[in-house]
Amino acid sequence: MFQKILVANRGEIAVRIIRACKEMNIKTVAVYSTADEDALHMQLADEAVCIGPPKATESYLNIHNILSAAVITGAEAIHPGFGFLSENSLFAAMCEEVNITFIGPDKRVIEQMGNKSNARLMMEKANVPVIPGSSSPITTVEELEGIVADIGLPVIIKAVAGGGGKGMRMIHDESQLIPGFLQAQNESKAAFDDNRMYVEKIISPAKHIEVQLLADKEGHVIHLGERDCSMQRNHQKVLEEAPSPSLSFETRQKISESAVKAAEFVGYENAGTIEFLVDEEENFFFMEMNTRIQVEHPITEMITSYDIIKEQIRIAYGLPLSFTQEEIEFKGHAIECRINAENPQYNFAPSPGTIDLLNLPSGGLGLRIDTAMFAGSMIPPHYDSMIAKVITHGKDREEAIAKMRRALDEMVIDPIQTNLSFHMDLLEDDEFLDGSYTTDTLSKRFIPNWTKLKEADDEII
Ligand code: MV4
Repeated sequence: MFQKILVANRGEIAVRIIRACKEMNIKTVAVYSTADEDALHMQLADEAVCIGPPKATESYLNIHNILSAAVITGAEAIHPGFGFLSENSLFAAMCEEVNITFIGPDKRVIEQMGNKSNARLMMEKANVPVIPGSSSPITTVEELEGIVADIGLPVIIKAVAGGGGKGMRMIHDESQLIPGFLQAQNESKAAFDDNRMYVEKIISPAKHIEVQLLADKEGHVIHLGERDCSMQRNHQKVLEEAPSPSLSFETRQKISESAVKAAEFVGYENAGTIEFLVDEEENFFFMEMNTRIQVEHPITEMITSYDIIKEQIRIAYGLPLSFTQEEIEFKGHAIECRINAENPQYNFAPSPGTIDLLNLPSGGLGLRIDTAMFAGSMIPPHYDSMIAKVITHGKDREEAIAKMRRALDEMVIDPIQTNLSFHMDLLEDDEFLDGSYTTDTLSKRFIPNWTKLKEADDEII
């Protein structure tokens, strides 16, 4: 096994990876920016190397500094976590150049799936259902009009280099087609220096369902079931659950089989996720492949009892999967609430600062909290506002929800603002409770109503 791994990330995911390494008897190297000098990840690791100033582009995205830290400390592998360099094929290639194992898929697969139009094409070839739309990237209004003449409105315009919502526009009427396209294209040029776009028919209302995969170097691919990630705000997930409360047994089987087929077709290796949109008739369509570990991986761990990070490390080392598809037992139901340092009453404005008072309700069966927070710790303004993941696991969905309410009710994070009370209210929502919620629920109904209610409360006080 590897003797030493460098963790190229920060916050709760860096802590999560360091813990897995410790349990596997692997030494760890943390990297940190000057905004993270007292951060938990750098304190828990065996060694820590400062890689630059607070700005991510100069530290956590600084390939040269991170590789230098790995070479100097003698790390044999790098775990990139999520975000930052996790889906950067150039970074994966440069790790290879200096003889360091990138814990993730091959650089070519990262590149192939990172090109979202190419990913669609490959899935079509693999016989995985894709959303009706363009079959190659487009850059001009003329090409766009050709496709829309074919498939009709409404359509969604997405950036080939995008993913997660950047450079994306929904077009419902003709008059918006050209301006919407040009806006999306400009956004893509600015964010990714890439003007290639693609077009899809809009699937709405829909469920966002993703399937967790693991694949070893010998070509074994298994799935660990699906997660329902339909609760999103501005393309940031807010609450996730596994299994999805609304899929039939047949759809669950078919969607998992499709995901495995997709990974086999592209020669996938390590942990990955296939995202699907599922319409009201339970037709499902490939949307994107994520070639990294994801924030919400713990809910899958809770219902399968497999440690996905440890599996990633074993696979990267060259070990075969230690279990087969048939050996996986799915048990009970798990929910994750993402706790963010933000004020939901002021349009979710970030609320960084020092945590003076902290009570983590981590006690009792079926409760897990992944965080890098401690009393006295600082939430820097430079990075993501997600500060903790509260994960509950119950024998069924009702029990998982009851545990989540109990946990959030006990939780105290002061004096920074958080979305705790927002989550408490969401856990009482009818569409959440009956499991019928879709990708529209938060933005179209729940948040507007919640905001109005809070404003009314404020006026009374
Ligand atoms: C879509 C879609 C409907 N139809 N594509 C959002 C993020 C990015 N990964 C793609 N997204 C969507 N793509 C087609 N063809 C709706 C969304 C979408 C969405 C997806 C999942 C969860 C919440 C969402 C909120 C708005 C739009």
